[in-house]
Parts: sequence; structure tokens; C-alpha cells
Amino acid sequence: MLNLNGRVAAVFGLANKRSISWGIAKKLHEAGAKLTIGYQNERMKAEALGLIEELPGAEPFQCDVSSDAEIDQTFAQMKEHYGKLDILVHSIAFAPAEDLKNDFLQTSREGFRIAHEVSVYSLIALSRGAAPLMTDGGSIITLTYFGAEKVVPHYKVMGVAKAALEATVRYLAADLGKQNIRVNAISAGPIRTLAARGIGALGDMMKHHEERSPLHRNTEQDEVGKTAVYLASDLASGVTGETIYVDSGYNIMGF
Ligand code: NAD
Ligand code: 0WE
Repeated sequence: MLNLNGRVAAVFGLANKRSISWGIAKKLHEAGAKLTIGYQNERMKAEALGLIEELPGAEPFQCDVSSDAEIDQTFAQMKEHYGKLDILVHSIAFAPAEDLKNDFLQTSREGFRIAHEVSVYSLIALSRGAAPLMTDGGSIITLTYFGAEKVVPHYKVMGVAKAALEATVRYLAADLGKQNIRVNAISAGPIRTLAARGIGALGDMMKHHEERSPLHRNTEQDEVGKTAVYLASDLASGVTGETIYVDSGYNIMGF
């Protein structure tokens, strides 16, 4: 396993044990990174704290990324506590339920704004907060989905937001390269998490993925975690601005 001893990692987006952020946090911890793990609000607190306790030395923080004040406070706290940051993981997305339910044509102005603010702008804001703490260079990692690139039924405004997220990764990579900060996205195959629950067709999608992907199976949380460890490590020193698929190869198939 890769060695991330002495590296400090901030992971945003913990809801429960199925969260992709949890899969990533566990793998970063195994690799020796010192972790601080964020949850959104009081409602998520109890469940998040219970999990974070399982990783010795890991510390929790609360941050709603739609608040500039909370983001500022979060990084001020990290600066005070750790003095530096090496790894930032952004594992956050949200669009209002109505905008995922209605036809894409009916996407509301407010739904579009919220989807892009929470799922895309937050990466810019968190990168701006993290960069001054990444004094030794760093690795910024976000999570995206195939619906950015091709139409996936039901994904709607989130697909548009993920396309913007992938472009944001490239523009941030171009800005932050001079500070030796790399910025990449992992495009994960469908995983049954809180954010994927309630999607009526998820079971069918996962079955289809299993049948059609080259590896003939679904993506596991741990597989995303392992790619995050690679991107966080020196093994990926020449990789920035990329979207790396961890999807059993599903995206390469034409039919
Ligand atoms: P999840 O529900 O466990 O994680 C999403 C997190 O976003 C939650 O912890 C939620 O609290 C957080 N969040 C939402 N709004 C927020 C806000 N305003 N401030 C702070 N946090 C906020 O689900 P997940 O599937 O682990 O999602 C994590 C990331 O992975 C998302 O970007 C998602 O698009 C991406 N992704 C998921 C899948 C999948 O199939 N599950 C596939 C590819 C990519
Ligand atoms: O990015 C996502 C899900 C993001 C998401 C989920 C919800 C559900 C609850 C964003 N906002 C909300 N808002 C809510 O109110 N994924 C990649 C998981 C996902 O979602 C899909 C998928 C997959 C996969 C939606 C349709 C089709 C496939």
C-alpha cells in the first residue's frame, strides 16, 4: 500500500458508512494520512461522529459549503490545528428533488442555481481555502459521474453540473499547477449511497452496469478509495486536470 505518513487530508461529504467519502477516508487512513472529516450540518452530526471515531486520530468538522462564513471558519480551524494541508477531497453534490423529478426542460432557475452552487462552485471555494495551506504542493480530488458526458436518464440538471465540475477541475488545475497542487476528478460507476437512493431506476442501472461493463460488476466504494490514494500520492505526481474513471470500464463501451 502507498505511504501517506505525515500527510494531512481534509475529506468533505460524510453522510453515512455508504458515502464514497467514507470509502476514501478509510483508504487514506490505511495509507497513514492524518484525517479531518467533514459533515454538512447538525442533522448529520451524530452519524458522522460515530464513524469518525472508528479511525484513530481522525477529527470531525462541520461545514455547509453554501456558506462562505462556514468555509472560512473551517480552513481557519485547519490552519490553527494542523498548520498545513496536503490532500483535499470534495465528495459533495446536491440538486433539489423536483428538478430531478420533472423533465429536464422544466429545470427551474433556482434548482439550476442550487445544483451548481453546491456541486460545482463549492469546489472552487474549497480549493481557494485549501491552497494557502498546501505549502508543500497538494492533491485536490472531486467526484463526478458519467452523466456529465452522455445523457443518463433521470440525472438531468446534475449531469449539467457535473460537466461544469469536470471543466472546473481543468481550470483549477491550470491555476494551481504553479503551486504544485494537482486537481483531478474520479468518475465513479453507480454506487448505492444516500445520494443515489430514491432514484427509482437505480437497481436497473446497476444491473445494466454489471451486464455491460468490461469487468461485469458494479463499482465498490473501496475501489474509488484506492484510486483516491493513488491520486493523493506521489505516484500521480504528473497527473492533473484529469477525470479518471473507476467504473469497471463501463464508459468505454459503445454498445
Ligand atoms: P452521499 O449522500 O453519501 O454524499 C453526498 C454528501 O454531500 C452528503 O454527505 C451531503 O451531506 C453532502 N452535501 C450536500 N449538500 C451539502 C452542502 N450544502 N454542504 C456540505 N455538504 C453537502 O452520496 P455519495 O454518492 O457518496 O456522493 C458523493 C459524491 O460522489 C457526489 O459528488 C456524487 O455526485 C458523487 N458520485 C456518486 C456516485 C454514486 O453512484 N453514488 C457515482 C459517481 C459520483
Ligand atoms: O451524483 C449523484 C447523485 C446526486 C444527487 C442525488 C440527490 C437525491 C436526493 C443530487 N441531488 C439529490 N437531491 C435529492 O433530493 N449520483 C452520481 C448518484 C446517481 O444519481 C442518479 C444516478 C446516479 C448514479 C440519478 C439518476 C440516474 C442515475
